[in-house]
Amino acid sequence: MLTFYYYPGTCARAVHIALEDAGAIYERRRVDFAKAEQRGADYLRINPKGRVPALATERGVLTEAPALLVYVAQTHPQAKLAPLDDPFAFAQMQGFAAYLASTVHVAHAHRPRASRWADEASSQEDMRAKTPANMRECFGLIQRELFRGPWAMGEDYTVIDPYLYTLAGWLGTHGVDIEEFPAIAEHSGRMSARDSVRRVLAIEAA
Ligand SMILES: N[C@@H](CCC(=O)N[C@@H](CS)C(=O)NCC(=O)O)C(=O)O
Repeated sequence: MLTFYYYPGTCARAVHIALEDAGAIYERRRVDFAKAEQRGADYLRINPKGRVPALATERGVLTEAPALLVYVAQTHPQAKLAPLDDPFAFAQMQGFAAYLASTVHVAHAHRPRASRWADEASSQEDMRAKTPANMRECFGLIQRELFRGPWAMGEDYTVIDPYLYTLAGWLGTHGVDIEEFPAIAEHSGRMSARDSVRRVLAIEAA
């Protein structure tokens, strides 16, 4: 049995949607950020990084959203959530995931988590002021170079779709209108209509 650790609105949403897309059998545990549970001793025993998502499996705990997404796709091949038989296409998908994790997510975090990078209030403010431009640059590049349509990787839905949808959902928190990126806005609209996404949003809101 899998146990999935998440908090609403975070990057864990991508994995949550993928688990639903896969028809996975799992338990979910909400790690309450409002109570700083992600930094509490109980959760740090599960994920010493103090972050979500985490996925406890029979072989141990997995962390890092891109790794979890691929794990879900590989352990549920019938759901066809990744090009499992095509090394080149699989690597392209990994490249997209790596960009979302290492560049887009980090650009975003400079606003809500500025204190990770600087102590001075003025330095933090300076970083926050830059996030709209950085997010615009990231999503401009995604729309121009990475996104294929109708799904992120082209004709076939993959685990990149919930990942892109989740991070695109953060644009508004930077005062960036998703409509500046019509292909990404259209993708988010199509994602919102999926049963898996509706289920996850309802669970998060409950
Ligand atoms: N590189 C990690 C990042 C995980 C991460 O930063 N998660 C955020 C939520 S989006 C978190 O748990 N933040 C809690 C905190 O900073 O206290 C991944 O891709 O899974």
